Amino acid sequence: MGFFDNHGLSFRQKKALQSGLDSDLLGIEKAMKEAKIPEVEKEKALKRSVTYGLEAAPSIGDRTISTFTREPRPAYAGIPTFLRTPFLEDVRRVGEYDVAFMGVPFDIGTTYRAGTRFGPEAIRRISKLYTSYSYEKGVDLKESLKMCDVGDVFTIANIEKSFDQIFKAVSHVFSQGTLPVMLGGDHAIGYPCLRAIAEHVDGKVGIIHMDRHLDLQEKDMDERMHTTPWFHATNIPNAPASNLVQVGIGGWQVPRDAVKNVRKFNTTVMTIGDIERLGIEKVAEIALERAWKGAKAVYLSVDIDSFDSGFVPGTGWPEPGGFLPREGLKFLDLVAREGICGMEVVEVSPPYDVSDQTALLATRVIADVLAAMVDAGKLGKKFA
Ligand SMILES: [Mn+2]
Repeated sequence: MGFFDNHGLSFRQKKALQSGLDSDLLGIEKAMKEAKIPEVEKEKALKRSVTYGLEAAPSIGDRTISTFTREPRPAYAGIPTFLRTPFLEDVRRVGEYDVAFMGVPFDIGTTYRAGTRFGPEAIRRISKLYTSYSYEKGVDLKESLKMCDVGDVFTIANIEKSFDQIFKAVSHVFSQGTLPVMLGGDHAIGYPCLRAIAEHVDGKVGIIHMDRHLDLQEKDMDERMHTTPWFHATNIPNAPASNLVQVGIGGWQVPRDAVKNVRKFNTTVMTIGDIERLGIEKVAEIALERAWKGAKAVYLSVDIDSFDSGFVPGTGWPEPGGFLPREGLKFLDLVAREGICGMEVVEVSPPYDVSDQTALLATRVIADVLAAMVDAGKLGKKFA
């Protein structure tokens, strides 16, 4: 007993009490912050589930469990909407929500591997793993935001007609004051998405674009493929190329025709080398400065292939040496804190994915961006 008293217990207790180390740990700070987050929506969901899904069998001790799964439990059950948000059948009511998730199942703009038409489905399915709470962000999305899943855009086997459908869908959501979040889909959708938003913004729209590729050609194989969105988007009068910031570009898949347009249009390009040289904070600062210069709003386009190909096997043009996940997520946190007017995550191709890794990272990108915006007070006004 003497040894224990003198060394074991007292050593740990004294160290913990004297050093004040715990107060310096984010891990402890965030645990304290959790106490301040309400659980009102969670309580409501539990009550609803027992009402609509019936009380559980008598042998089940936990009486918050229902007979039919209704609230987001267990993770392996239930109909997958994105982050288990309610499916909004009547999209005319989208204005009642802060955020609307929208699938864009489209892959006819791809120039190598296809499969991104199954991107929204895969992202929704793996998003069932997530609770609405992030320890590190100290945010519970469902307690702070009214979110819904409006389902998929009805895309057509024709690029230009699909652009018209996507344009109309995004335009509808954005015009109702709701943040549109697009689950792609190949990167060709960037053009109609941006066009839809630019139409409703009274001023300039900047673009922050994470990618290994420039996507700046006018045409590819005679069509407006996924290699072309920013050529056309920056032709929109209030979305000038001077406010296009492209981050993570590099490797051996960037066509020289696109590079010529960097010089011609004067876009801002930052490579992984710039990130190594300047650090992610400085790169985010430059991105924000250029994208927001004289702009009313900034759109965020995340190509999942901007991450190192080792982390994203399920994509059409994988390229080694891109963002590491932590680095990319840090960049997204920093830019999202200034607020965005809409976002897309594109190029998730489930047929090439391994263990849903690529779809999971896409889910993480979206959840983190929303949490950063909530934390920074940039989103979440529609809650009563
Ligand atoms: Mn790309």
